[in-house]
Amino acid sequence: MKLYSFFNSSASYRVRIALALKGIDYQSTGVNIRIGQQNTLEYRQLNPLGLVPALVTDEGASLGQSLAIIDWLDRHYPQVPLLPADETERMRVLEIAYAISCDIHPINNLRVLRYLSDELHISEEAKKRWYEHWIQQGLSAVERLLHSNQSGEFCVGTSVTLADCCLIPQWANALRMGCDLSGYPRCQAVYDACTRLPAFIAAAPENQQDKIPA
Ligand SMILES: N[C@@H](CCC(=O)N[C@@H](CS)C(=O)NCC(=O)O)C(=O)O
Repeated sequence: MKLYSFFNSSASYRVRIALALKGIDYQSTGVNIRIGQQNTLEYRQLNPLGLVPALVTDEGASLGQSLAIIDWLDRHYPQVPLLPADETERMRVLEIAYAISCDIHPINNLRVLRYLSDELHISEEAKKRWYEHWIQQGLSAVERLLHSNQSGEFCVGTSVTLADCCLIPQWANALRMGCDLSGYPRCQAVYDACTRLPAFIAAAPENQQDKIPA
């Protein structure tokens, strides 16, 4: 199995966490999105969206969209399930995962931030405000979801799920962008619990072969 990813892409990070939790052996290929490698014809044959990650299975099928990849992994490698069998827990996991991956992440993606600068000529300061605004709005909703789930160590229930695979990378990105995250103690506690686990450490941006020194 081959994963095309970028070290500090949060969508790639979600999939790396899932692969590590399940103990799946895979080959990793770096796609440097800062210099546009996601837009080459060769890469777009794997993922026509021009976004990382993409997974190529042992049978040669290629798949984009981190959540679809994790769903596929969960069905083919059911050890350490990331989508709970219990219907209520599954619903709560998907609610958090979609809140992050559909409502927070896409508007702060690289191509959106570049469009703000390059086409709309927005200043660096205004772009930072944009980023922070959507992070604060999105994470305050996630914080409320975590409280109403009365979750323990993780986002939902007593084990790691897809929701944690989405929250930790988004949180790491917000930290990297210098956002004030002091208002989200439940999210912080989940981040602290997850980032102590070996799978999350193995999947972290700073531990990837394609890491570009700051
Ligand atoms: N919904 C997609 C989002 C993928 C995505 O936005 N990837 C980002 C990195 S986190 C990317 O490739 N950005 C390149 C760009 O914006 O040009 C998924 O979950 O896989």
